[in-house]
Amino acid sequence: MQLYPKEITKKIDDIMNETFLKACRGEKTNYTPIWMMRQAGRYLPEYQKVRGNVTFLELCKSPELCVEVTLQPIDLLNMDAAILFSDILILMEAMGATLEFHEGVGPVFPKTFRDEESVDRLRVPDPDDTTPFVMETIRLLRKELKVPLIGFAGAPFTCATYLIEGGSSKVFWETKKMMFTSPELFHKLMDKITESTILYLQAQARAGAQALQIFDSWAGILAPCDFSVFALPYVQKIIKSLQQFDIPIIYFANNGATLLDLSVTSGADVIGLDWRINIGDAVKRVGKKAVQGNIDPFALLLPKDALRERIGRLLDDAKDAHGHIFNLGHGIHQFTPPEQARIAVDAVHELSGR
Ligand code: 1CP
Repeated sequence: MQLYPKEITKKIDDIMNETFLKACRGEKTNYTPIWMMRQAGRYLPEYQKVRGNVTFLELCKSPELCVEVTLQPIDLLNMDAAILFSDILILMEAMGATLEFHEGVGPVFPKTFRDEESVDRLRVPDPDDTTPFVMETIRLLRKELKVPLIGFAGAPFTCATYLIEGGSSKVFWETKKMMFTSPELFHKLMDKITESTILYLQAQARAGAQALQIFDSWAGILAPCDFSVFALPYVQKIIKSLQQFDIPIIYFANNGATLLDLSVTSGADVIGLDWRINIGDAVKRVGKKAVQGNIDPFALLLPKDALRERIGRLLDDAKDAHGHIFNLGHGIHQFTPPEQARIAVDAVHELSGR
């Protein structure tokens, strides 16, 4: 329902752009809002410049610098939402895991969590004590931003893979070995991550996050029957614990087309979609939930006209959605030219009716 004439809502949106939040709630908007997963990061020379002086972990723990890099894609590329600059693994460090980032490799946990003793050593931390820099970044950002701020955490399953494998993985041997040979230990680890994530996301909401996204980057390696037992119940528990804040929750299960019907039962208000599914088909399956997605991040490399045409088709495919937030199907690749991201943002705004 349109409460005010279009010209007036546009004026309000120019002062405080709430288009993203409206789309999350399934309300009518003047155009389709867009943001991009990993929009603050290595593809931006402005980010590289900040990163040139500090390590990644130092950056994550410096609220002023986090604010600076969070704002970069808003100012440069005109995104309709900001995502807190941090990393899903910051919480694992707060739980007591030793976290390192190795140049050209990614995250490394030198001590893995594969037995009872190591899992028992993990704590359920008070987020205001162990990650005050995250809450401070949120408070500072809310003073600066004219678009909504998204807070986030990793889903317990995705976080568990890093702790068990000791970093990124391709086959997830150790994770699946634990699931199938020591399910009780696996559930114990998941319980601890879940309890920590609940406190962490609640603290982010109290600090001022206006929406929360749960990143399940590795959910797609699971069979639906295993996803139902080893991953989904923990996401449901987290989302239930956040209902009191009355802010939209986005659940993104990467490579999750085969898990879509299950993901819809997560309790999330918005279902994030990767690019492997047609968004129109997904809209038919999610009921009265908003969808977020889902152009292939590499499609940003298309020549301008072809990119605009593809975006137009995607917007059209999603026209029956109860709220559509345009996004990539996964994070923006580090070698993407920022000008191409800008073409996409402008195309979404123009073609959807701005
Ligand atoms: O060298 C650098 O500067 C570090 C690169 C980098 C950045 C920019 C990492 C290391 N993390 C981040 C920021 C980040 N990570 C954000 C905030 C920025 C934004 O979205 O704009 C967010 C939301 C994340 C979340 C994250 N970290 C996820 C979930 C999303 C996804 O991409 O699937 C995951 C899996 C991680 C782990 C991680 N952090 C960094 C790396 C290299 C990895 C490993 C990814 C892998 O295992 O493949």
